[in-house]
Amino acid sequence: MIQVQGDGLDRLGFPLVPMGQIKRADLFGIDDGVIYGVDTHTQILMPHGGVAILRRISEELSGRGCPVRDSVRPHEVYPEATNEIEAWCMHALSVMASPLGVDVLLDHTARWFDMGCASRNEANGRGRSSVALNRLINPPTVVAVGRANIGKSSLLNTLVGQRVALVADVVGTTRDHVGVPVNLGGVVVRWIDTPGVDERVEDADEIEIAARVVANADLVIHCIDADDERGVLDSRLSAEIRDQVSVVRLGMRSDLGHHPCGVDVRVCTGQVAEGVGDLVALLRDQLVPSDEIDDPCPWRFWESLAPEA
Ligand SMILES: Nc1nc2c(ncn2[C@@H]2O[C@H](COP(=O)(O)OP(=O)(O)OP(=O)(O)O)[C@@H](O)[C@H]2O)c(=O)[nH]1
Ligand SMILES: [Mg+2]
Repeated sequence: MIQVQGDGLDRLGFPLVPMGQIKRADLFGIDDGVIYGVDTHTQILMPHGGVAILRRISEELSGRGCPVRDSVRPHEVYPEATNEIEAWCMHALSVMASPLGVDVLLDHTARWFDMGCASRNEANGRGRSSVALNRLINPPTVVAVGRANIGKSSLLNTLVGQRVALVADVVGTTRDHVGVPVNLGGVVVRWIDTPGVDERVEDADEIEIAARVVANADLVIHCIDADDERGVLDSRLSAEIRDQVSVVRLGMRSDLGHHPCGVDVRVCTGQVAEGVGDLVALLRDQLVPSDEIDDPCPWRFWESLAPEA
């Protein structure tokens, strides 16, 4: 969302939306969206598109002399909130990607109240930052990599419960990466299915695609087939994995053998699926560790929304 001054928008020909109401609008031909009237001073633009669209509309507004606020001020957007922390909670709920995050957020807001904190100033220095909470709000990227034709795309289809990736008994079926939202036991991730890569693959495009997504991953799943003696990830991909990124070794097609090289968890996605629940639990705990959720110290959850605010 983009927060702007009401009179600035009015000068550009957008009639002021009354307080608490919403109107559809064509946003400079860049996107359709709605305008929410906070009051006569503040209006909120909500286009359909993502970050790139928000940036273009912000540039257009600024270029036409309508100043845009760098960051949303939740206590202005949610005047019904009883204090600043509750307003940040409402804002966080409006952008929360993961079902698990909703309960966590409400619980942490209550914890701040129990500590007697009503504003971020009072809360500063008393809570903790959290990578895990950020991952609940903004889906982390999970990348499945490994040799061709070992069931990577079949696994994605099983997790989602429908056919979102191409599966075939032909090496190199997946030709481009597919980013799909997947709910891993309450934690929503952006799952990227890559084309199979091993030392026999010399196609520069395929290597480049897989290397690029691995370099930006929050978690890498190294998929290893049942008869793979070595279970080593192609060096052109392993070189791209950042130091702090977790790597899960996943044994594929467990119905075909026992993974002699050692793996963390094994799955079969055949007619009788096996191990998928264990995989989901492992991935969820790697991304959002349960001891982080159980820790009674409250999260400064506004930092995940507007670090600079
Ligand atoms: N036995 C068995 N076969 C499987 C399993 N999962 C997938 N397959 C089969 O393995 C073959 C390859 O499956 P895909 O999911 O396309 O494999 P992939 O790793 O995505 O292949 P690429 O995209 O070419 O890298 C297909 O014939 C699937 O039916 C499994 O758990 N057990
Ligand atoms: Mg595939």
